[in-house]
Amino acid sequence: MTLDWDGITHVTKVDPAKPLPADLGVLEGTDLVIVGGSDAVTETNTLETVRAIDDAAPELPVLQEPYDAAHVSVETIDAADAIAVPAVYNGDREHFVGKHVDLFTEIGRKADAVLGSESSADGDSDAATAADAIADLANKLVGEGYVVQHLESAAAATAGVDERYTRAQVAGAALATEAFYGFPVFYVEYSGTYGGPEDVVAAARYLEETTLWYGGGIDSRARATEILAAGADAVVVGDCFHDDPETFRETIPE
Ligand code: 1GP
Repeated sequence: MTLDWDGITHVTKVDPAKPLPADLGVLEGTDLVIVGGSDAVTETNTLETVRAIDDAAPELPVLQEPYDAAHVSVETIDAADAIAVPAVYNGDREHFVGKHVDLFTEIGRKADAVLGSESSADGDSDAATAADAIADLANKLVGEGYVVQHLESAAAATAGVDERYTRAQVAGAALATEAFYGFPVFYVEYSGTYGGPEDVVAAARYLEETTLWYGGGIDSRARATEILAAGADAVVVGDCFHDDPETFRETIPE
């Protein structure tokens, strides 16, 4: 599936360590699902969640957003439409560089393991197949430029964030995402609290190609509308999906 970032205005963030709502029909109208979280996430609960969503809504793109290379397997890569990898500008070095190298190291290992189990008698074609397999896996990885702005969140603790960015820095991170790193997504993350539209306004000034997502405390139509009006391409809704599916529905733009 080729992802059409332009058509996405509502994203649902599903935590695989939390129970899913009984009726996944509530996802009707959301444009994309991200499966990921910061506590008690495993490869197994990620895979179960990706598959449950795919069964309930086969047309809906599903991204795995791992925080550890151990949560990515040949099966999750196969089950998800893409693997979204956060690069946290205001986090520690591990969350901007270290984990990325770990992940690509794992991708190489896993491609080799897959090839080992399907080994052919021909040495030359083995090398070509290894390169193809690694390219296939690596092509499913999508970078997300992140700023984590709620310091009391699990996301901030996990990513080693101890300082919020100023609006000027948020704007700078957005510009770096588009003009330097070339990631398709810039994500203003207020996980667990509503941060308001100001950071979105700051980031939106510099973005033309990169899609701008805001997540955190979206629990009403009014908040979703305010963030989209401020220049976000999409709102990301997490807690509300698990806690109050009826209210979640209201966050989906008509
Ligand atoms: C979390 O940005 C998402 O990664 C959504 O935040 O859980 O506060 O909706 P909430």
